[in-house]
Amino acid sequence: MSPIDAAALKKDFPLLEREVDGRPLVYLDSAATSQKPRAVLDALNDFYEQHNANVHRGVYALAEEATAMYEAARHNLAAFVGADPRGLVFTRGTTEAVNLVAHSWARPNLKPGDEILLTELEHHSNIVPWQLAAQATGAILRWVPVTDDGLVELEAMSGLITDRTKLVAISGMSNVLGTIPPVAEIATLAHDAGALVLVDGAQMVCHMPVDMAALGVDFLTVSGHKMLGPTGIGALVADPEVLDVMEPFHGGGEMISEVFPDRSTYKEIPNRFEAGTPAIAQAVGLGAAVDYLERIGMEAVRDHERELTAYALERLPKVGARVFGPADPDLRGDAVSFWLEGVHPHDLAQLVDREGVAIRAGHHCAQILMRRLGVPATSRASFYVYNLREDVDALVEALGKAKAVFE
Ligand code: C6P
Repeated sequence: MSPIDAAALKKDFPLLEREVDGRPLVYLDSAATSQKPRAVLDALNDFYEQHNANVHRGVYALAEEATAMYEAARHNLAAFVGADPRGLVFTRGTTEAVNLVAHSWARPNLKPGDEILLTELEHHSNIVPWQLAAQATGAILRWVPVTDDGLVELEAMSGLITDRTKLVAISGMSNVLGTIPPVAEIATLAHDAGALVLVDGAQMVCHMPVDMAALGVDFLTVSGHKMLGPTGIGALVADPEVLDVMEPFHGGGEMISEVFPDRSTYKEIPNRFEAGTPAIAQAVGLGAAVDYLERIGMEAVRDHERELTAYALERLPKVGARVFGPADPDLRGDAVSFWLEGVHPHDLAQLVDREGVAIRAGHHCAQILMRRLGVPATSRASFYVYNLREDVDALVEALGKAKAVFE
């Protein structure tokens, strides 16, 4: 039994009331982006209607209100992930957060022969920035394999972690297979070897309780739009001691202390890493999303999605779908990738769309993983707090119809 009343929660999401070609929308693509509750839409509106001003600059009342709201959102998100707000830098999302670390930590710190450890299930956002940093520094990327059912091979990982390893960068939850690697255990292995740990939290922070201090990781990334917040906002959450000695990322207004013709001095963290006018309304909207999720409780979110995922894992094979990833719902999150024999995932996504069912098809920005799975693409359904068992039933029914078209 799910601990949350998803049918009641669903009513908070105006978009989920709409129809597609006369059929109720069944939204199963929250791993790409989540829908937004009225509370977040209201927070955005309220900010623009009542409080809009630039932050950290003006001394008039409105500017102080905007600054206080922006900083309150920082504290809110930091508390949500068990972190110190001094280490929380607002970014556009996970992609920008990883690039920040690759630019400001990796480039100045890595030498030829140093190693960055990644796993085969990483999203391109947690691969390409490291490739660029490795090309610039002479560092080497090493790859931890995944098993046939999508688990990270821990024994192989501990063999690959040596004194040459400077960073372990790993997804906290796979966007393709849902795999939840044992991050705390991996962080201990990495730290014992003197390496830092970055967790790509794009899919993790939205779907399960996260306590950065308990996980013991140095960097955690957040994508606000996947956790009911607006697009264009997320965060790099870092150990303040590590962040404090990192070089600036973007240069510009409000990250400086003093500017001279030949050099500048910089502000304290986290402002040193927030050059220019930040995404203020979006940060406030993300704060409202955090409040909304906290009212539900992240344990309850996780339990609800585990239950839905278990139901999908049970039902999908009955319609002939081969499901990828861990069979045990305790080891995985809500993203369920599958392959229906004889139908290309793109065709399948279009056919189920005719029934109002929105799923994603493609390589999901994880081409290394696609090669490991031996497929060019998968179909993927992903769930959130507003999804019901009926949504899985609608998917299964739509898949049955799609199969019939091809048979
Ligand atoms: N995955 C998906 O459909 P941004 O776009 O910066 O907020 O997040 C990038 C990203 C990084 N890591 C993981 C594990 C992700 O899932 C994503 C985004 C979307 O799976 C779009 S490709």
